Amino acid sequence: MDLKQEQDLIQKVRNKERLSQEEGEALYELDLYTLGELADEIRREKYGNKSYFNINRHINPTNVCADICKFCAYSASRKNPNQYTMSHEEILEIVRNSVANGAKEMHIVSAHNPNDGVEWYMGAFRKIREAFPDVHIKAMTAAEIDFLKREYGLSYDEVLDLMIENGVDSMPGGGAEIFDEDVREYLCKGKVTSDQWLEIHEKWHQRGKESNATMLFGHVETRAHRIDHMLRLRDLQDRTGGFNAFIPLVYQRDNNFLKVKEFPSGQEILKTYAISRILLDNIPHIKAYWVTASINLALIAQEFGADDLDGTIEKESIQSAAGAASAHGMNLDDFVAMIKNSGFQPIERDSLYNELKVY
Ligand code: V47
Repeated sequence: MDLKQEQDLIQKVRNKERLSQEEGEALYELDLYTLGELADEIRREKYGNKSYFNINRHINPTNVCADICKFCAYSASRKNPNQYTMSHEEILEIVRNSVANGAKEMHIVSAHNPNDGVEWYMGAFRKIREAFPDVHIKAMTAAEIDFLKREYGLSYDEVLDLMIENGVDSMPGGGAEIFDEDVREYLCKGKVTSDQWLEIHEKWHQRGKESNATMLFGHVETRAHRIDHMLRLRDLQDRTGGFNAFIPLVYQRDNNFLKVKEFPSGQEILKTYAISRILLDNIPHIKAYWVTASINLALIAQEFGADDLDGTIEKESIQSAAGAASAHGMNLDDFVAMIKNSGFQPIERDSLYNELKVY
C-alpha cells in the first residue's frame, strides 16, 4: 500500500464507509497506533470511557464429545482421559452457589454428549429456570445444536424451540472457529459447517432472540481468513440485527492435537481487535475475552476498540484445559480495580447489555 492508498483507507474509515475484503486485509498493513486510534475513535463515540463486564458463571457440564476438533484440549481423549458428565442435581448445585455469590448469568457450554439424550441438555435448563426464574441462561452453541440434530434426528427449528420452551434466554457465540471451508475442514471436520452455524443463528434471531459470535484465531488461519469470517458475520447481522457481541478468541496451545508453527504477537492480536471494531459496524460490542487474551492484553484492548471484558466467570474448563489462566475465574473487586486502574469506567451489565451498576 502506498501513502496515498493508506490515506484514502484512513479517510474511508473516518467517513464510516463500509470496507471490502481487500480493504479489511489492508487495515493490517497500517501501523498499530494508527489502527488503534481509528478503532478507539469508534469505540469512544459509542461508549465513551465505559467498559462492560458481567457477574457470570461458566458451566461446562460434560467433556464427553462425539466430535473431534484438533484445537480442543477440553474434550475427553487420549490427552485428557478424565471423562465427566454432571447430573442435573450437580448442575443445579453449581447454579445455587453461584447465584448466592451474585452471579446473574449462567453461561452453559457442553461437549457433544452422545450418551444421555436431548433431555439431559434440555432438562438441565428447565430445572434451572424453575428454581431460578431471574437468572439469565446463555446456553447451547450452534455446534451443540447441530450435534443434537445429527444425533437425535431433530430439525434446527425443533432444537431452537425446545431451548426456548425450557428457558434458554440467549446463545453463546462458540463453534464458529474460522468460517473458511478449507481451514474448517482441517480444524474440525464433521462439526457444524459455516453455513449451518450462520443458519442456526439466523433462525434464533428470527425468534426475536439474541446471540454472540466468536472467531478462534492465531493458529493456522491467515489474515484474509479472519476478514472473511468477520464479513460473513456482518452480512448476517445486516439481515437480522441479532448479534450483541463479537468475541475474537485467541488460540490457546496446550494439550491438543493442532500443530501450529507461529503464534500471533501481542500486536497482531491488538490489530485483530481493532479491525473487528472497524469492520463490524453493525455489531454493537467487541469483547476482549480476558480468558484467552490474558487480562493484561484485554485491558490494553480497551484502547484498541474493545468495550467489553466478559465476566467474573468463577470457573472455566474449556480454555483453561488448553493453558489459559481462567480455571478459577476473576475476583470481582480485583476486576473492577484493574478496569479502573487502566483508565476506564467499569460498568456491570446484564447479559443483553442493559447497564446495572456503575463502579
Ligand atoms: O467454540 C476451544 C473455543 C469456544 C480452544 O458468547 C478454544 O460470550 C482457545 O462459546 N483456545 C467455546 N479457544 C467457548 C464459547 C464462548 C467463550 C466466551 C464467551 C462466549 C460468549 C462464548 O471455545 C469454542 C472454541 O472456539 N476453544 N479450544 C483453545 N485451545
